[in-house]
Amino acid sequence: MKKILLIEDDNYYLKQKIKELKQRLPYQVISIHNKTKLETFQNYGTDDIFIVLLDNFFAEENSKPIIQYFSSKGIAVIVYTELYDPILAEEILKAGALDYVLKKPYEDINYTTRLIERTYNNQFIKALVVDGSEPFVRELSNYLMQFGIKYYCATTTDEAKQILNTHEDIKLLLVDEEIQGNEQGILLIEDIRKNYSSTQLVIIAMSLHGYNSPHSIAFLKKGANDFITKPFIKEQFSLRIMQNLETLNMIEEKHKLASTDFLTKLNNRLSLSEIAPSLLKKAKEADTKLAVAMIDIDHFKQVNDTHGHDMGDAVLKHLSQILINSFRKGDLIVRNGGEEFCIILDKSDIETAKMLIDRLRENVENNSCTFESITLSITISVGLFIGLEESIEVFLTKADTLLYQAKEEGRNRVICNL
Ligand code: GH3
Ligand code: MG
Ligand code: MG
Repeated sequence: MKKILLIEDDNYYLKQKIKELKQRLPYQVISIHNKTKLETFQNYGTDDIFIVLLDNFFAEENSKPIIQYFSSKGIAVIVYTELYDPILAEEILKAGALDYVLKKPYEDINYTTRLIERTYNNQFIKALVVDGSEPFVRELSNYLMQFGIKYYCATTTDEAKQILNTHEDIKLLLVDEEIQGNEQGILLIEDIRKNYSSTQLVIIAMSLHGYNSPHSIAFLKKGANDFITKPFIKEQFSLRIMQNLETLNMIEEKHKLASTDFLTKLNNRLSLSEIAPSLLKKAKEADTKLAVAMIDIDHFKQVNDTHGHDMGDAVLKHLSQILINSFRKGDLIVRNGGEEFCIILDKSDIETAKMLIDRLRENVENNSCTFESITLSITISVGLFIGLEESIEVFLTKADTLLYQAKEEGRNRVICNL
């Protein structure tokens, strides 16, 4: 489990905030007195520590080596002090701290908790830095590492596009205006935006030209989410990264909510229309067939009528769990609505598809559902269409016709076109 190292005197508000945040983020807090010497930390090790919160009170002479020690290990160090001292702030940042905040005001504690949350969530984010100049990349990489972000580096536009294509987890792109001595940054952004929307990938452009220059405006017009003037200070950088990634996360969460079925937590119809076309595209490119199964629970109305709606809901959840257990991660499982589900099998040959769907039907029949001391067995009918059609809609219509046939022929069966 990830750990927060709290090196502190006693800050009630901060501790309270960390406790609140812990309900959402699974981390452990290690609290150590701020008079502790560096050797103790060196013996302790840095495993799983993702952030160090250092209370600078009374311990100024002690802080610097601690900041240097943790930041050199790529761990974010946030230093908080009682009063703002610009000289001290500069020294602390120079020593490698990610940020310098005040203890007292409520806003600063809030800001600290934002930094904690961001640094924690950054472990799930990868970045791509596109720039030709070695020392700048090194400096940038250092910031990213401290902020918990893993990154790739590209020195040409082609390399950048290739890395982006092969790593779906890249969510942040930092593009310098100059790539290999030419002003190719804007062109690269324009090109990348053809395939990645600003709600899928955050692009931050960097340039030696100032905010009011035509360059910054051109970057934003071509689709950069934000723009930073070089050289920049660390706080400027981390704030912009934080704000942009927070927005991206918020959009992702809302989108997840909108594309998830509330009862079963499976994908809903919206995700079918969003994800299925890419599976079809892949099948077309590989010149393989795609298997689409339309599934409907038999006599489900009777379950509701006899045992009540809650039992019906329990049956829907029970079937969903069987579906999740029966298919691989790349397969698309959708609750279409009511008691109708749809599966699109990713990269599966005809025989495997038939075998998987037959086994699913058997599993449903043989695994009863228990809810509030009532145990029920259910069955499903399935229409399985395997082929290569123009659009997903055609697949769904054909699978639906086969499902209808399965119902007509007596239910609890799979009808396949092949
Ligand atoms: P068939 O074998 O021909 O498919 O018959 P059926 O009874 O399964 O089909 P029918 O379309 O007549 O009934 C579907 C029922 O599913 C009617 C509807 O009330 C119920 N239903 C739809 N959504 C939900 C839900 O979210 N929860 C519960 N409990 N019932 C639902
Ligand atoms: Mg039904
Ligand atoms: Mg139905």
